[in-house]
Amino acid sequence: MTTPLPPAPPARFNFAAHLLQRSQAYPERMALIDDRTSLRYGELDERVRRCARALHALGLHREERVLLLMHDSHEWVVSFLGCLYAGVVPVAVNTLLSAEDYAYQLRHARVQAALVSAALLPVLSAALQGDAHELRHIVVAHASAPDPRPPGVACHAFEDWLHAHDPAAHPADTHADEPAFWLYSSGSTGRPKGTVHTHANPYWTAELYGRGVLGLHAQDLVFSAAKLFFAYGLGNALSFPLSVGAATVLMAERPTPPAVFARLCGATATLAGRRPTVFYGAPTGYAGMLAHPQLPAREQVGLRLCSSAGEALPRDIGQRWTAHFGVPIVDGIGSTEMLHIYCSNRPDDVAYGTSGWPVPGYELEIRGEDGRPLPPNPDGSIEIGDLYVRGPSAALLYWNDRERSQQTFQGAWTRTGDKYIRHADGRYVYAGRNDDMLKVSGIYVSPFEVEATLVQHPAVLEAAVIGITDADGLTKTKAFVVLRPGCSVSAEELQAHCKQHLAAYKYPRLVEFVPELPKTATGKIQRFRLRELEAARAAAA
Ligand code: 3UK
Repeated sequence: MTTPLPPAPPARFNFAAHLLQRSQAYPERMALIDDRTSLRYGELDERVRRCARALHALGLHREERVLLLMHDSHEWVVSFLGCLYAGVVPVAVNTLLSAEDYAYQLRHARVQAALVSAALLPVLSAALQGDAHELRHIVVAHASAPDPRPPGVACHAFEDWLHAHDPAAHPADTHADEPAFWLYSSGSTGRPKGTVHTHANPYWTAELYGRGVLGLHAQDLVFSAAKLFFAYGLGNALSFPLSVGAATVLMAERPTPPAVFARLCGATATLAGRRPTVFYGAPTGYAGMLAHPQLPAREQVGLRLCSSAGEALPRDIGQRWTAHFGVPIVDGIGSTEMLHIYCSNRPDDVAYGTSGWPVPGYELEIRGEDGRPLPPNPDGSIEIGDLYVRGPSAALLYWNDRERSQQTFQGAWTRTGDKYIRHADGRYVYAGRNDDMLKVSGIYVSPFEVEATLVQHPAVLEAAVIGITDADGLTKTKAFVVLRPGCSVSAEELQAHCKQHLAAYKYPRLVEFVPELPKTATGKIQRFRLRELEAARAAAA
């Protein structure tokens, strides 16, 4: 059952032009349905080309970076593809970060213009305090008049700006391997890494995974709880559906169970009864929906397929979902560095508790401590080791970070940072990360960053943060905190402190006050002892 791999894109290749060219055959077909409106493929084509011309009119040049800080909406898609069409490089960022995070990204990417949702203008303005940035223009979507206007930067209203310009006639003549867009990925220490992707990369993920594994087709209506600024969401809700002429549902708000249910049931004004056929989410989201009293009945939704990524999907959640809705959840592992999923279950062959097989087009190796692939046992299984992946959608590098680039992108191979084993039947099984990063609700959280924030609180002497496994088998952060003598503070106050000084989703879900932390003779905190303590407690419970 070897299906031939899709052809490589030509050397001169512009991913936005590629999508628009395909869609010329069906201008009337629905492309995007957001909270306010919907766009057909013909309208999307026109808007993307207007956006490209409007970006040039701002004085932006090829390869210059533009911050894309927007809630999921058709404007997000138009902006992203407009940048690619113009050869300008969008830096698509998480809408949940702090002003300090954005200030870093603005400087690091030398951002010249920002395309931003009105609701995010205050945090962007706060990031612009001081003049260490090069931002010249802000284009504000989702508001009639941009307000408040940061000083020293020209502001434009998205719709007016777009319609002041004719559609560009030609795409930028980009190379398939040139930088097309950036995504930021966090590490356990240090600043987030600007991960640079090419024009060819989203083509490969859409062909190899969207079409190849998920079998998406033009009749699908897809909906991703993971937002467009995540590599997972970008493939799910943009590259994949637009590559096959399908339609995609975009939602600005947080993917709470009721908000997701409303879309799955077609119960919003813009959906008007149309129900998604494919849903993508992270395990925590599936667990939250299954536990929710308003979980729709099987007949209320129109699903044929669900996808999960971001962290390992616990077997029980997959089984309960399938028992309820009669459709599988296809769990696969991907990363910001590889842009999307490279090892996955198959819609017609799901083994819960595993990440399935390599996606055709990708190769995997499980390597031992000497850096060499571990030899398979006689039955074909492979012991635990470090997972490496080789495939055509790997990022070029981390911007301005030679050291971490060389650690991760090792020639044709990319180091995933994950431990894996392989079963005798060839299926890969996740066995933890080999750095300290935690995946909470499918999103990276560095325990050190949370600890550093906790100790900034005047009542805190020291803190250690670990990941613990909840009743659903999912990771939650727990902080062990030692208070300064004579000081007192509540767990809620410390959580609020974290939400205020960090991206809010990084706050520790549990806080326990302890008289002291376990340490080595040299004073290093022994996080593994805390993990053992929690494991023992869980076993006793
Ligand atoms: C972990 C998983 C077990 C793993 C992502 C799909 O999550 C994505 O990208 P990130 O850069 O994180 C990558 C890391 O997350 N992980 C992701 N999926 C799974 N662990 N089972 C899984 N199914 O540690 C990996 O190295 O945030 C997921 C598509 C695109 C993505 N960027």
